[in-house]
Amino acid sequence: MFDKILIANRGEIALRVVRACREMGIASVAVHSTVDADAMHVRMADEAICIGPPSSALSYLSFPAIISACEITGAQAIHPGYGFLSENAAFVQALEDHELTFIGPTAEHIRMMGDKITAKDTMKALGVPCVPGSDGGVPTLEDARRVAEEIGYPVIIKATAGGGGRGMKVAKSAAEIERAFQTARSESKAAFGNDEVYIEKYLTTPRHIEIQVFGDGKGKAVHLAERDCSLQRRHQKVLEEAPGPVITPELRDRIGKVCADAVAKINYIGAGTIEFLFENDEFYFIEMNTRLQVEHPVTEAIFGVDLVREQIRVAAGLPMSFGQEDLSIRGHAIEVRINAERLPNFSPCPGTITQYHAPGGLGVRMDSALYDGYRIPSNYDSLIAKLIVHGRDRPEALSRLARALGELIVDGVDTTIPLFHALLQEPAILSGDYNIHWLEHWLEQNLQQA
Ligand code: MV4
Repeated sequence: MFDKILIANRGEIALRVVRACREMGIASVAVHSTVDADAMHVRMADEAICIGPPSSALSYLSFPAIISACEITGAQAIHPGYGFLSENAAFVQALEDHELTFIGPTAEHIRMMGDKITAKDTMKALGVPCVPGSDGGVPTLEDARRVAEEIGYPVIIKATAGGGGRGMKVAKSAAEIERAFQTARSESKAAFGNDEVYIEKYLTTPRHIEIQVFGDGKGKAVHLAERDCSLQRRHQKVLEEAPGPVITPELRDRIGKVCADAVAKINYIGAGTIEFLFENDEFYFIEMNTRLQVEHPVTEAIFGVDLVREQIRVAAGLPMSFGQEDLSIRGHAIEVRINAERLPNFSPCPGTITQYHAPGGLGVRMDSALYDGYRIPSNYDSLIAKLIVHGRDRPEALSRLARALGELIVDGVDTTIPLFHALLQEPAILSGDYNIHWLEHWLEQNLQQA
């Protein structure tokens, strides 16, 4: 096992990793930019080292700054958290050259899943159900027309180098294909330096269901059921829950087994998420994320496992501490993302926290690096806290969420807390009857005029 781990991240996720390290008896090293010198992850880690100016490119994304910090402190492994360097294959390769361990998948797996066509080809060959579409890339408009006629409109054109919704265009009919194809290509070129695109049947009202998987890198893997992350705004998740409100045990076991077998076959190591669109009781693979996700705590809540601890174990060459037979779902969990943002436009709202009070009690987990007097810098993501509640069933989780939100105090900046109070009044939220478009429609009707 490692003696010391460096955490190449900030905020709540850096604190999350510090906590896992402490429970495992491993020393933790925080890194921080100059503007984060007073951050909670810096205070809670065993050691801290300043790695550069506020700009992420020169601090949290800097290979030499982070590798030097390992060499100075004697850290043997790096946990990347999410975002920043968590899916950067070149970084993983650079660490190998310095005999440092990346707590996460191999550079090869990151690269494989980062290229969306390769990811889909791989998953398809492993028996994972995919959205009908082009076989690989679509180089010309004529190819695009032919594929669209074959699969039928509406279609969606996606960037091979994209993901997370960037560089996507929908064509509802043949009249729209030329514009959609050219726009997708030029936007992909501008955003990723790569204009390769592929085509899929456009699913009109799916849910976003993602399966948590975990592998030991030696051919053993498990699944930890699904999360429903359909409540999104501009491809940013707002609320996530596990298990999915509409996923039956039969559907879960079937897709879970397919996913666990697929990642076992490729010797995947660590935590991963296989994303699906779910419509008319069918799963359609779209992407795989090769990192620990923001919403991992809802999975931890219903399974009673520590995913960060498992990531560290397998990175150190130890076996996973559970097999599929040890995993069963207990109750229901919901996470809400509390962002320092001003409604109705969700514009970032940095500033000083004048008062902070975290909720507590049975079934309440607050993952946050906030404290009284903390100054939220304007340089980074606006996520300031994740409130996760766990109940014996979904109704109990919902009432616990309402109760916990009532206890929470975050003063000094605007936050998304009022949004969650309002959503908890909505019949569609209470019944779980929503899809990927529900929130955007609701926001249009309820917030813009308010
Ligand atoms: C789709 C789709 C409909 N049909 N693919 C958006 C983000 C990226 N991960 C995939 N996305 C979508 N792909 C097909 N074939 C609709 C979306 C989509 C979406 C997906 C999940 C959650 C929210 C979404 C919002 C808009 C569009």
